[in-house]
Amino acid sequence: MPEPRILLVSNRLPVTVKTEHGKTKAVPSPGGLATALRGPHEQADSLWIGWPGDTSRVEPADRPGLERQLASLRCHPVPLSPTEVAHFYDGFSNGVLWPLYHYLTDKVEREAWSNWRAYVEVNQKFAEAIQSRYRPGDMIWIHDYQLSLVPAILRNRLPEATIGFFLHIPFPSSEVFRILPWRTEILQGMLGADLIGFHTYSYLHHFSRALLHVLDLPVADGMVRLGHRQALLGVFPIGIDAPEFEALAAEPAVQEDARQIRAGNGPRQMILGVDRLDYTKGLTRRLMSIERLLEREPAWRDRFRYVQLIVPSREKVDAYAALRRELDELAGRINATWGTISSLPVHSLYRGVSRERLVALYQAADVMLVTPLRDGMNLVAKEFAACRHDEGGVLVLSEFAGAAAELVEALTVNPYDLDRMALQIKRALQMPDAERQSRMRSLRARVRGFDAHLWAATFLEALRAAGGQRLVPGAAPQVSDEAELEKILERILGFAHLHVVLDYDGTLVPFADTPDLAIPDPDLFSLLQELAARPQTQIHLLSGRTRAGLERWFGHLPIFLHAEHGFWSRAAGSRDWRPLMAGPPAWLPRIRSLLEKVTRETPGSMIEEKSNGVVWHYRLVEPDFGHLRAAALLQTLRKETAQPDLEVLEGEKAIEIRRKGAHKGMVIQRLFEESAGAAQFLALGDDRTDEDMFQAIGAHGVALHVGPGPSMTPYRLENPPAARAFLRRLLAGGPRNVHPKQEVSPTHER
Ligand code: ADQ
Repeated sequence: MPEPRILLVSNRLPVTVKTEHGKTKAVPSPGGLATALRGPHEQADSLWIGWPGDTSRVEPADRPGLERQLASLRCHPVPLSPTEVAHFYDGFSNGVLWPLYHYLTDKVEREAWSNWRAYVEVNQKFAEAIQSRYRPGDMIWIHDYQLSLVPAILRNRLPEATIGFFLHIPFPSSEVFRILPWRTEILQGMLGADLIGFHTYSYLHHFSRALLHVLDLPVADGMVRLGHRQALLGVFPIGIDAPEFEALAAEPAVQEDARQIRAGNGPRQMILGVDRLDYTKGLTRRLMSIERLLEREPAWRDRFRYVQLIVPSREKVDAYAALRRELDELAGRINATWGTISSLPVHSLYRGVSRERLVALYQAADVMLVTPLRDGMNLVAKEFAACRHDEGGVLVLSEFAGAAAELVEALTVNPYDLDRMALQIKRALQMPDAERQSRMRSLRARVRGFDAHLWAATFLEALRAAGGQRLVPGAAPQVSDEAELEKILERILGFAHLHVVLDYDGTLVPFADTPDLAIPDPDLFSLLQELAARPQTQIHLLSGRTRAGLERWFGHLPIFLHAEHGFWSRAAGSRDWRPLMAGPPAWLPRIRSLLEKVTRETPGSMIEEKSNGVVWHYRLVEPDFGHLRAAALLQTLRKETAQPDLEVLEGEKAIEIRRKGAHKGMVIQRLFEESAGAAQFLALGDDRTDEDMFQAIGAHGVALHVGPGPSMTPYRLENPPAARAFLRRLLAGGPRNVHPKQEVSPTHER
């Protein structure tokens, strides 16, 4: 019996047939979907079913050759007549669903009933084509808004088939979606699938609200009950073929092309835009923000050039032809006003370029503008990051692109706010190299971590599971005072051997969006340096961060460093890190893979690796979703806490799983023993992990809690600036020289 396969189904095949001057050829299809699925299709045992483009002008003699070519690419064509293309594709898919799902309701075609009929018929045609190639055991994966009725049509015909559906564009707020006269049919069509996937949690959330509002169907635990069967909903942010882009970016010819593009720009920075010609991509507003920047900063006319590459698409839809005229007029106006004899600020090129040229442009750009009004994901943003081996270039990204939920180190803009967008472009052009690199390094790690192959594999794994639990089992599964401060300072000033033990994040610096962005500032360096120079005083930085991280930022200072909550320690001036215990815990690989799965399913979250444990951060995840995922993860981890050497800590938007007993209190204990009981401590910390050191200090010093959370110590410093002000008072020698008031307040009852 033949092996089961994956049937990929999309409106377009990955190649489009073109007939010019009587000659027929198959060229790669444009657009994000074809680009993203091409790699997984090449590596999997799959058959791709879709429209091959206009084949009506193919000469009879060329047909067998074309069929052979498609078969060799494992493509099964679904031919569509020109009338079907006009009504189903241009009329309904791109004239009604596309603008509505992107919140551009004024672009929705008014007279669409005949188009709707064609939409139904073509969806049936696709279902028939799938059925004709289906073999029991195959998994069917249907893509995008053009085919939303196919899952239900197929479910009727193939009740046992495993069917998945993925929406590549946004699913709008239910208030916008319910404008659609055919809302019921579309929702019911999608619900024929066992698994329905979206790029972001917010699209899934809107879809859930639409099910409730339109069909009165509640979603519980990401699951919808449909009589005796159920459908699962999931978040699967699409990635790019990162290895392919990285390889292209490493090619000497591509790098030489990038060098020549840069040389052609002279001293000017290059701002780049790469888009399909589409009113959702925010091209007009992008040009207007460039004009706004020039109006505010006329001197900048010689400092940059903006190159916009636009690949034509959907040329038969009126709104697209009108857009091109509008863009031409605007670019002409800007160039006429701001151009000089030798330079023009705006260069628009209406053409698709080769992969190699595209990568060279990504590499040559100083600033990449990806500012759609709405975008399901946006792959250009990811491609740009993948191509930047040099860790240069700034990504300016619309907050209305699905990619913004993941690419959190980009400079975000609201494309409707032209003034702020102009300011962000200026900020990008002026960004210091260190910040560019730090942001790009993180962006690259995200793009590499979740590429198109992993995306497809993750969806298919979830689809297989969803197919296995299609039928509902028996029961439905449901889901401070000044006087006190003076006393403290007096006490500390009396300590003969003072050990100042300081936590970093949340204590000395406020929390940043990601750990890499919580960079120490010159004022902190000089404070630590001055504290270390104080007689009879040792300064210890005791953080949850890794050795490399602490070494990179604080290695040059004469202070003691303790990484991973004190599991690793290093004396002032030494490079010799010593561990508290030997070997990584046995459970580490299993817990790591559990967290990797959770991270894959939670866009914006990330894993921090430690030699002694692992941390899952969800600060940048959409809040509701982050809490849901964190609660589910804690539930799963409860089973693990029976192990004697494992403990789970709930941090600030982070869950840490670490080896039990390797905590900050151990460092205090060791320092006390090493000093033969002479050491006295001043400890500052902000979170649960600092409580261990507070407890260990006991009567041997003073513990101060920084920030709003609960603590065992009765003293609280309001925030990192107050913590630094307190340390400066200590340096100044006493409370008499000090002015700020009320930084210390008794902590609240726990
Ligand atoms: P698209 O709307 O097509 O995709 P996008 O994700 O940006 O948008 O993909 C465009 C693709 O075309 C990229 O791979 C890019 O490299 C390529 N491209 C654009 N201009 C080009 C040019 N001038 N020359 C050569 N290549 C060019 C839809 C959704 C998106 C979603 C994808 C995938 O609208 O939101 O990210 O599907 O799910």
